[in-house]
Amino acid sequence: MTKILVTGALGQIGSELAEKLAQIYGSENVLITDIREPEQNHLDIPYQKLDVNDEQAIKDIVINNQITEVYHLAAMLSATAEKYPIQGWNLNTNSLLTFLELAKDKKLSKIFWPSSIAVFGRGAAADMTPQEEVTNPLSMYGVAKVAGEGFCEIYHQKYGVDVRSIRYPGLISWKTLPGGGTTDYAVDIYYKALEDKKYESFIGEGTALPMMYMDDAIRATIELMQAPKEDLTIHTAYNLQGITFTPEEIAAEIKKHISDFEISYAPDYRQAIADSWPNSIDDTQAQKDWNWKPEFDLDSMTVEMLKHLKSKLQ
Ligand code: NAD
Ligand code: AKB
Repeated sequence: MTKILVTGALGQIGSELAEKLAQIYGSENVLITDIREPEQNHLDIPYQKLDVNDEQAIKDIVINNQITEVYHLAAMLSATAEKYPIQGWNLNTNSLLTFLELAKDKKLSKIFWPSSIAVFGRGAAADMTPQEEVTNPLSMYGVAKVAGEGFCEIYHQKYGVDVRSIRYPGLISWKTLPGGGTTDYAVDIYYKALEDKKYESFIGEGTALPMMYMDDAIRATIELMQAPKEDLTIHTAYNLQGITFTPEEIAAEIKKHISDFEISYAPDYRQAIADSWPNSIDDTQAQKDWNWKPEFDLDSMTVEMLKHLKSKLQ
């Protein structure tokens, strides 16, 4: 019997992933948790408050609810972690170790923990960054993700823990706002295009970043978690490519729908983080191991984003 715990479930990914998991496994078999209280739990999935900095609280919730699988999404994203590096490091690493220890002690059978394109930095190929590439991140967030990948590989190899991970690109969605990342500009731009017909981008012209529409990211996560264990060859985190674009390219796409939309540029501290990240990612290994294939491109994602946000903002 699968019993799933989702941490950070009220965030950008969790709010959509929890809904999908409830559809697959039944709402009664999913427990959503976050440090915040939900405004409204329209999903009808059981909720409990959980601060993942509290090691004992994690252990209690797993044991008391006979949890078998965890999707550990609670984290501090890159832009916020740059401002609060110590808190970011502690949150982004310690709680993962607590879950890995529980799995080592056979209290959990499977863990999903997301890594990020932020693991790459100095010395990594910027275009089509390979799966096995140097990881010298230049952000505190990236440093914590590299450490997390290392924990996953060690717990897999030494203790046989089934922990699976993806290096998500910047995720673009309309249901829940992103929570303090460098790639958030590519969500903000759609809101501002509809509300003000203009957007001042904190990421500069010419900065290409790997991005992905949320529907593809959720599908990737489920596909990876449902893949046969013996097919998986990567035990750090899988590279995943979706869509690569610059601010002017996404602006041009929006202009096809909102002809008087204008973009301007005022890069801030997040530009240095973006400059250290790849432009695009080579995900050949994910294609080989679990048949990964994205469905959305910039064109179809823009149509979806504008359609859904238009009705949401009405
Ligand atoms: P988010 O910021 O939208 O959500 C994180 C959630 O964690 C929030 O609801 C927050 O309230 C909660 N949280 C914060 N501190 C907590 C604590 N101490 N205890 C419990 N909950 C706490 O983030 P997200 O975009 O949903 O990201 C989820 C994971 O995916 C993170 O590990 C992130 O690094 C990774 N990721 C996200 C993206 C992206 O573009 N969204 C890209 C790459 C990787
Ligand atoms: C961020 O910008 O911090 C995230 C990520 C790519 O990890 N969206």
